[in-house]
Amino acid sequence: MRMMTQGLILFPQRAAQRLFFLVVAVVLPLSQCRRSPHIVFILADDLGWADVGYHGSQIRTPVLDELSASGLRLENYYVQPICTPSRSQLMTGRYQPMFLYMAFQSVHAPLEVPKQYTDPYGFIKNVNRRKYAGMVSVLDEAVGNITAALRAAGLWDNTLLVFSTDNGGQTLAGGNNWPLRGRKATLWEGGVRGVGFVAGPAIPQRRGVSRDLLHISDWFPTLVTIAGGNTTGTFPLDGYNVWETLSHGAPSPRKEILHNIDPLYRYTHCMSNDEDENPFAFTSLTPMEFNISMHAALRFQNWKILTGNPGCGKWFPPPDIGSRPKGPEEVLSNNPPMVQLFDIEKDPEERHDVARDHPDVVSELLKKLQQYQRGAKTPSYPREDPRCDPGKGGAWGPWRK
Ligand SMILES: [Ca+2]
Repeated sequence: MRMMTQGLILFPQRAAQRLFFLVVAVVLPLSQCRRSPHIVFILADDLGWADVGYHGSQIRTPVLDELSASGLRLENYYVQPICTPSRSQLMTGRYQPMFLYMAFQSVHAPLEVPKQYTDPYGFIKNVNRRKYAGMVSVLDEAVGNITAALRAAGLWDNTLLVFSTDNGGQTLAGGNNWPLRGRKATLWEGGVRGVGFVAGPAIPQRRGVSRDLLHISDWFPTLVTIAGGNTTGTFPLDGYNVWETLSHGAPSPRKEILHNIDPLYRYTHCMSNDEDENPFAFTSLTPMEFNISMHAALRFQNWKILTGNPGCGKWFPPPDIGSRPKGPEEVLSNNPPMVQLFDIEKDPEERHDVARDHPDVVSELLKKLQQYQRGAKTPSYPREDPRCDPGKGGAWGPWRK
């Protein structure tokens, strides 16, 4: 972490200019190593798979499209289903440690944006989607401002820029992940497959698309290493140094992603924010068996196993393009199986549960989940702290002395 915090430059949200973007830019000094690049890491909040132009979105993101086209689009890149674990894993390269971070907002709700940014989207009738589209445009413009400033300062030629969302889009607040299933806070691909790319002259001759399996926890060891540091002496990391994959196309060292195991997960209805009790009663099993009533998911190579209730499992088309006719597999059961298996490489939309066809794979992946669970700590959902309410002034400050 010492390496990561040296020379930290933050591009904060400029409230006065109404820039609703989330940017964290890290510029590492060359003092550690002459060949180390400047590193700019841009993390969007709640930006969904179907919310960038280069994924065919109706939302225009010319800066992100051009940057990513000049660099390497990461099309098999994963984040966590909600903000906090993604951000902590980004900063530490580990699952679920203490988390201390300066966070920004765009394109997270509330949906607010100057009118000039929604004007080009008059063809989008859905109000939430139209405002969200404007917010994405502001984010895109802000990234362009940052790269322009780096160029003006003579820093761009030695810069590695990373762009990432922190979780899938929230369809309740304008975001979209079509054609992926589910949304933010679910373990479906719409919740965990992230928009991500790397760009900048510091990547040696690599552009195009990467389909290597990557995860947000991989940034920490990767960025520390290319900055000239090392992770010797840190606790064992869950992330991998993937620089050879990004820069030279070497096979990703990552074969597996634990998406989550959460025994405290509460099922959320698809169509509202109301919470309901988890409809699955936990079954009592021996310590050697994984409790399949738990909300959990694991990716291993092309396979993904989901247990318990993964969260809202609908496919949400972007508003205004209409729904496709429903196929038999799209009629969602009120009682989904406790264990579901998908071949994500063949079926990234998670439409065909093949658990019954591959009992051996299911058995192996349940063993892996149980191995993770043995070493897991119980998750924590602290209550909201009223001391963080800014009150009438609308401005935050230190709320604890
Ligand atoms: Ca988020």
